[in-house]
Amino acid sequence: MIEFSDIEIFKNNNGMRGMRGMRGIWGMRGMWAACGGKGMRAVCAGKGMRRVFAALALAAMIACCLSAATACDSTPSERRGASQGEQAQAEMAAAGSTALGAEWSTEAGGAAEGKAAGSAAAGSTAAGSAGGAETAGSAEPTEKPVFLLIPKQMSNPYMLKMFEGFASACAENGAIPRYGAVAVNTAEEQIDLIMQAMADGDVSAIAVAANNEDQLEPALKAAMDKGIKIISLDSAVNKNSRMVHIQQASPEIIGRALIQAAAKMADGDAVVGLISTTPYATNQSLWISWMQRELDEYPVKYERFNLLPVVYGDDLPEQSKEAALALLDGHPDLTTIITPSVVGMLAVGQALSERRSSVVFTGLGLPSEIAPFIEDGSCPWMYLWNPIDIGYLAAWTARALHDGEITGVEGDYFTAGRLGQRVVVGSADGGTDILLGDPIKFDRDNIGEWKLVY
Ligand code: RAM
Repeated sequence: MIEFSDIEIFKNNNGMRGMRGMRGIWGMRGMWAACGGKGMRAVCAGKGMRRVFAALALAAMIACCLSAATACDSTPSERRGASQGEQAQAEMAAAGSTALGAEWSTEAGGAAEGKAAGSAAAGSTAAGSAGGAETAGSAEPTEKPVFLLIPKQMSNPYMLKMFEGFASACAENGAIPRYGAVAVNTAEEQIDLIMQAMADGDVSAIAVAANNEDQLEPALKAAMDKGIKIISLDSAVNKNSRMVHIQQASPEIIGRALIQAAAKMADGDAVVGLISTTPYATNQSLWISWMQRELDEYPVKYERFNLLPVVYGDDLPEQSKEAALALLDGHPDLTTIITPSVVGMLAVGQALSERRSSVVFTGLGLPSEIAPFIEDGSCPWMYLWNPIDIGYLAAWTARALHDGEITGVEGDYFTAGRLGQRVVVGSADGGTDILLGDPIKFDRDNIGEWKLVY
């Protein structure tokens, strides 16, 4: 289990300035701008207050983690929850909990063949952490490699869950975990951290959840040239910018399942709002493209399904809530909201509840946060996988890359701790992936148990 006193928060100390001699700060900025920085700047324009709030949240978080022994001991229930969670997780896996594979369908109206066996739930079995600081079995204590996780945004609860798994795998495989201080969901801050890691010279591997598929490329390529192993997780960087991507679940299954769920929930005329994160997030963009394909491929089935234009909550609580309220105000006939974001889900649940709205919602949420809405029926069901396992798998992948056991090419395989053997497969974008499993469906029948897990 993660001990917050062990977290190393990794901040940018203007490492880019330190890189001047090598590539030059303005050179990197120029490359970033050439890769589409203009678009990102446009998104950031007019968000001054958001930046201030994000900075305050970041400062609070860093303060918490730096005074870990005291401040983080003030959340013992959270930590007890995690251990209770591991136990419940193992029980769920043993009981063969519902994975989505059995339910989603590529056929209009029909359920596909069951694929529940070997699901993410089963893959999530917590077998306990080795917990040792040194690599087991080594006669000579070797220097520990540093593995850095760069989140989309550091206070996002989904990213924190990923880091929890990342740190627990590092405890097992003898690495030092660090968590990147990203205050705003932009590529720019992530680039700064990558440059800082290169300037510091002690980071062996970086796992990044991309805020933009292409903009990180120059920085990540420079890092790979220096021998740093690069993994993307949750939200992919393009194939040139990574050695391998940790894929949570099939993007096709996720996208189709959310449209199918919204159609079933409306059971007739559906007017559906879609609240995404940012327009540049690789994962949400991919899922939305599969949602659109589901609608386009089955026009008859969806002839009474009106998907409204996508709106963005920036993966931030307030903006997501504002987006939900604007949908309610702008569309009195709204029946359903889909949000493929953990942050969006909680915000939508709160907005609907405050308005006492009869609109229902679904998407990708944390069971621990969405349980009350599943229990009261405003979210009839939703999906997710285990974010702790995503981080855990990434840190074991980093170890295998660091040790030279794999290089990230198709056909590579290695043992990822309690998740067992994992194989590197070809990805739709021409790069490679390591797949966690199928998404899990959460409804009234199982939410009581899953809310204790994550
Ligand atoms: C959000 C993040 C993340 C996504 C989850 C479901 O918090 O955007 O990328 O995978 O939700």
